Amino acid sequence: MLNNKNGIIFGVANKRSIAWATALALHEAGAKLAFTYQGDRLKENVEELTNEAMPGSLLLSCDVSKQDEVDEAFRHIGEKFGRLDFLIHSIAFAPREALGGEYLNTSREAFLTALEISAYSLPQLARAAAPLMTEGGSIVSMSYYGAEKVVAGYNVMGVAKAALEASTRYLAKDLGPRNIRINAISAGPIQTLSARGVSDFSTMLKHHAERAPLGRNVEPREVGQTAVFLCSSMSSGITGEVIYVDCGYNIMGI
Ligand code: NAP
Ligand code: 1JT
Repeated sequence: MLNNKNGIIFGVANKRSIAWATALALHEAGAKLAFTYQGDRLKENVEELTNEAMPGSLLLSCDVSKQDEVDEAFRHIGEKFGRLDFLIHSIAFAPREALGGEYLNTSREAFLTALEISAYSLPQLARAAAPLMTEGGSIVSMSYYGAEKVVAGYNVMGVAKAALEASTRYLAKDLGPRNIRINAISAGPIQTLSARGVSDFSTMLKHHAERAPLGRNVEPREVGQTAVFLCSSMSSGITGEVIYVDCGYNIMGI
């Protein structure tokens, strides 16, 4: 489905990352992939994963809070790939103390950091990618239900995801004339590095599975397969959307 397509994936930290499940699905669909990692600490992880599953993948260092690293990563991509067809944004960060307790107490610093890394990075990366998407393209980011409804403790990340989803709509308008589509996947809760250390995450997983129409939690692979669909021409009429991959959790009332 994605033969002869080139893509770049932001946000692989380890094998549990949603970005890694997405990479495996995109690779299976025939895409050629590049990966970015944040700093040397994560380089080894990504190297180990890609060496085994897709040797020869292009690996680039990129912390989105550093514009020169973003510029350098896309310069490299332009050199090595020429054309870019899709970009996966699977990045989020907020200081730990901001997840939990009351949103009321969010510090200016935590707010700005969470919004910068988790939301501003979308227009930032879209702007850098667009010139390489010469035959149209697809951009996919990862959101969560806390963007639209209150999830106790998700706090400033919910506000950042609301900005990410709104950015998806505004960017869809700007990029549409170049046939670049941009959509967000709103994934159900998944036990990843980000989720680790979030108190009561297992309670949340249990609650989610019980309440969701499918009676279970979403598999990372299912998020990956939806990304394949959004990167392929099968979704050519879809842009600016938030697609729920949450076993139906979000549709429930009482
Ligand atoms: P993850 O494996 O921890 O992935 C988060 C990634 O963001 C990591 O690779 C992390 O790198 C990267 N990142 C953080 N700050 C960065 C920066 N300044 N520059 C570049 N990369 C940076 O966790 P995940 O659950 O797969 O999260 C991926 C996405 O899915 C996030 O947007 C998250 O909000 C979303 N999501 C997760 C869930 C869930 O329940 N897990 C549900 C819905 C949506 P470092 O490790 O170096 O910080
Ligand atoms: C970050 C973290 C982004 C955890 C995240 C995230 N996106 C989803 N999760 C999982 C999650 C889900 C719920 C929750 C808390 C975390 C950790 C810090 C970096 C950014 O509720 C309290 C529902």
